[in-house]
Amino acid sequence: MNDNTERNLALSHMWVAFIAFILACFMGEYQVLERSGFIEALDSPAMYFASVSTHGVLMAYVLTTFFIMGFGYYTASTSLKVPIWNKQLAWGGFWLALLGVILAAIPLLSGLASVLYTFYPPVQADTMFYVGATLLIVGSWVWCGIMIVMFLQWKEANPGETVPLAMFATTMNAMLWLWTSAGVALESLFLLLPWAFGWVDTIDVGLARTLFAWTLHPIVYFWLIPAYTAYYVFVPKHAGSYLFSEEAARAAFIVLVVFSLPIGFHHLYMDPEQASGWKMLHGVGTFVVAIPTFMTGFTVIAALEIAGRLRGGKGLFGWIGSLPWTNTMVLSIILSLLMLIFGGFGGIVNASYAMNAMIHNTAWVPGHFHLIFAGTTVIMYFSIAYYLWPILTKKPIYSNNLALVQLWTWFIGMSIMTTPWHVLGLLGQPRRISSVVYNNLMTLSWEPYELLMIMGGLVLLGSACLFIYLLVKTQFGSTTEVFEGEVEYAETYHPVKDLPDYLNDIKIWNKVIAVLMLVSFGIPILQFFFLDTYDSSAWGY
Ligand code: HAS
Ligand code: CU
Repeated sequence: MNDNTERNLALSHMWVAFIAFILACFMGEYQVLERSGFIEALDSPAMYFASVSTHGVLMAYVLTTFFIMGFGYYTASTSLKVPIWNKQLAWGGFWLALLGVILAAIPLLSGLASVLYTFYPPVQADTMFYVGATLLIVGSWVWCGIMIVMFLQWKEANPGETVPLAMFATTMNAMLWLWTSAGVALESLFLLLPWAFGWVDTIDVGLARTLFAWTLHPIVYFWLIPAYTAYYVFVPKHAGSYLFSEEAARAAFIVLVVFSLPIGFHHLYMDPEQASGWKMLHGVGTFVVAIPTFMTGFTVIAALEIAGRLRGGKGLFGWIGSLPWTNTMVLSIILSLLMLIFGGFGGIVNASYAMNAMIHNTAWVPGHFHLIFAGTTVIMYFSIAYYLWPILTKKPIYSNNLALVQLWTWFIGMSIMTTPWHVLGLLGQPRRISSVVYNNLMTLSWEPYELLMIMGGLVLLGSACLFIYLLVKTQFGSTTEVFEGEVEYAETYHPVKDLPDYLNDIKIWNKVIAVLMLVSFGIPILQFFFLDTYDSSAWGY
């Protein structure tokens, strides 16, 4: 197979992702500095909110979507061993999404879209921001379509055979994204755009938040699934082991996709527009969606234990020491799992209604999601890049040792930055504020933690720069050495026999999702058309 286009597609998408990432890292460091109030010259709420909005959009939407698309194209073609279906269309999707990013970036950087990454009305952005965000979503739908077509074509050409796990996970993620993005697309099309264009004067804030909640929870699993895919399909091979259970892996992806959709109201516990019964239903579902993460932890740690024992590790924990810690994929999953323990613990606190009242809208929440997204998830994006860059560019990685330093510093920096954030949340510090200095005793007690956060941020910034440096040096360095390796997927410990169709197909799960969405969002959305609600006009614009 001539896979030049596949490689270019993967590289182009991932470069957009990582350029967005590094720009956003610089903004992140500026934000902790500005917010702390330690340097008076930096003090500017307008600049702060422009920066934090751009940072959030770049990290949550650009880094993730482009990385997922690039990674997906590559896993699809290499796991199925077929070329990408309709390459022109794939490039079309890339350019459309990129155009969207550029259009959104203009108002973001000029301070005309300082609406944060959640863009909750009645805070209003310039129309171009909503148009840009919509184009990014439409571009990503092209990717979803291509993944689903390739999945179905392969199944038709190979009846009765098991779809490779990497492709199964990627297609489940594409399907998840189509369902997920529908919420924000409806919000954009019927509420935000007409309001931003001035065709209507007011907006129903409750309905907008309900539609955004539809998107806000499953989107985090859309980001997470590539990391879990690497856990299952790359890590065992790198550790010198086998995938512990293919069936458990598939079941985990299915539960993750199906149950992440009908539970978004855990973001609205403290909102007035939904009744408590609906919140409880979504709350119960939130606990269900933690199960596939436990299953994933169990399955991949089992694979690691097998690896450690095969390498001579003895005793209850002796296998941990004998793992190949100098392999970037193995090191990154260990660090990723460690961050998952605390990030996931925070998630369970958030999901518990009464405790949510304690931490909602405080610094705890950015602490939670930086640890579990920027930590657990993004550290796997790094090791996937370290693994794929030599394969994609045909040049060896510039320095494995520096890559290990980069992964360790990311872990250390993230721990130093997010621990104080959790504490600050418990000490009552609000999130989404540009200044934490009120000149009273409470804000004095915040100061040491602010200092730690700045230092954590600095370590992270250094680590991020090192990451980009390593990718650039690998791809554009002067080495004449040629790297010949190909991507390899883990083998299963117990070969799969007679896989039931529901573990090998997406159609049935679409139907299940449709029913669950109808039950969990039907009446909560419909009520807005029957009840007297209070619209709101734009805020401050
Ligand atoms: Fe979350 C808010 C609940 C997971 C991201 N979350 C957010 C926001 C983001 C986000 C971005 O219920 C902010 C949204 C905003 O701006 O308003 N979250 C959860 C729960 C989970 C969870 C229950 N979140 C994630 C993931 C994210 C993410 C994953 C990104 C990738 N989250 C919430 C709630 C809120 C929220 C509320 C709203 C808060 C509010 O009030 O605003 C769960 O899926 C987590 C399950 C995970 C576990 C951990 C299990 C641990 C394992 C590791 C074992 C490792 C070992 C070590 C033993 C329960 C499996 C082995 C070591 C070796 C050496 C081998
Ligand atoms: Cu959520």
